[in-house]
Amino acid sequence: MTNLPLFENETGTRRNEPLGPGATLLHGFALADETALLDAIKAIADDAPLRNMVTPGGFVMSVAMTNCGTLGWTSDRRGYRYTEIDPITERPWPSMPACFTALATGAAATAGFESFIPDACLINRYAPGTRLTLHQDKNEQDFSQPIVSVSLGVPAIFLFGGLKRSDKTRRVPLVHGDVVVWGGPDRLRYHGVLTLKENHHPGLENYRINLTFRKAG
Ligand code: MD6
Ligand code: FE
Repeated sequence: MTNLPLFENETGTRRNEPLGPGATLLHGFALADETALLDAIKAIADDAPLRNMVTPGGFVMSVAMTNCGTLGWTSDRRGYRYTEIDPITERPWPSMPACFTALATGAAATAGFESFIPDACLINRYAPGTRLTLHQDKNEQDFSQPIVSVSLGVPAIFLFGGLKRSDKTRRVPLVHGDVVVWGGPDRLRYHGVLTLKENHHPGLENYRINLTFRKAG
């Protein structure tokens, strides 16, 4: 009996699923790099610790975050913004590992966005019971550049809405190794992550980690 690896179709290539005119789910695209990615994430979090940021409205975010790259996304009572310096360590964010850049550039190109070079990678860590409420990503300078989003660890349900907060949302299950690329007409769509269920992943215990790569500056 032949045993086709999960997520591969009859031609042996991984499935690329359109989610919109400018959005594609690349099933399993990050699987080949998982060990390098997980090692790099540990090294980054040793240098720039995962932390629960405060929103401008004064709420502590349930998702723990850190960054690598020239620019890092931060939030506090004064607002959301990108900074070159980690406000906790007061040093530059850890540099972007080569395996991160290669993955993001390769995923973007596969989805039709040539020469995407990220300068920022936000690392989100979800524990069971945490979620990310519906939001738009609009702190970047150039909305013509896509965002590349990598899911690792336990599965989650991604909510993909429209250009208005009140638009209907679609539930997109994301598993370890999935990569979503979105840009163009989908760049400013509302999105979020439903409350993470208790689950286990061999490399990440009960956590989900999401990497979002952007050209922020
Ligand atoms: C997450 N992702 O999947 C959160 N934003 O954990 C995001 O907020 C996100 O996946 C912009 C583009 C892609 C994303
Ligand atoms: Fe987002």
